[in-house]
Amino acid sequence: MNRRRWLTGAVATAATALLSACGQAGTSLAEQARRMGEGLTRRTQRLLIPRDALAPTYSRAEISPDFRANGSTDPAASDYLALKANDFADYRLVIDGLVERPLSLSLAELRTRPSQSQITKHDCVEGWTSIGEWTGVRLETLLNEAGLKPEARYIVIHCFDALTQTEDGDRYYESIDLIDARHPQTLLAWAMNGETLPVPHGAPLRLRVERQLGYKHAKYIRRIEAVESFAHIAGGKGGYWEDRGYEWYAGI
Ligand SMILES: Nc1nc2c(c(=O)[nH]1)N[C@H]1C(S)=C(S)[C@@H](COP(=O)(O)O)O[C@H]1N2
Ligand SMILES: [Mo]
Repeated sequence: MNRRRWLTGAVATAATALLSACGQAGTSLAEQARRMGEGLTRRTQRLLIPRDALAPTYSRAEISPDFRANGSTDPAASDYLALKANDFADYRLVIDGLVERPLSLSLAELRTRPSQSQITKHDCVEGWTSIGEWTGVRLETLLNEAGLKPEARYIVIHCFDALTQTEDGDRYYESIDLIDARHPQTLLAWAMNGETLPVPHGAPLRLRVERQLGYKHAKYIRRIEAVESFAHIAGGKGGYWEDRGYEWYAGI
């Protein structure tokens, strides 16, 4: 109750401050308040919505005809190029770290696991959204198969691509906690809009973590590692963009 009262007060204060700061001639107060509400909703709902709530889903008719590709769209790392040249037949998803039974699975093996499809809205921090259908295996299914050790607290997703194009330099990576890893919509997707996942969107395998912003949805997955802490990985902030100042928890 206290937290809610505090939030209501904080939201009202922020709204008033913003209304006066952003007031524009010709824009009604009601319209300004509505626009403000959108921004405030985004910032406050992560505190109010339960972590296990589902992201909204959409109908086939709402799928974006031109889902944008962003960040890396054509990785240049030699290990990735070698796998791509053979249509990812030699690809293995490695799941290791703090697990009882490390896994190494081909795409064909991944496809024998129970799969799931969902049509969701992707929300990039740059301000655009696209709706797409994703098909894959729940991350939780594979984590159960590997058996997380009790010390495991985060799941780190290591990717093939380096945005700087220097191969051994900073490859993309991301991390999520076990609440998101076990969330019913968190998928390792191998298909998009009913077709094999295209290279610009992360072939052969990408993460969908639907309650968070776009940069958490790691494409070009190379390895999944269960860890107790990510402080020792790359810049120590839990992700490529996090190491460059983005928030680790990017809830939407
Ligand atoms: N490996 C990897 N994953 C990534 C990125 C990237 O550059 N490399 N960009 C992120 C960002 S900022 C967004 S918005 C989405 C874009 O996914 P899309 O290309 O399918 O739209 O991928 C995310 N995952
Ligand atoms: Mo993004």
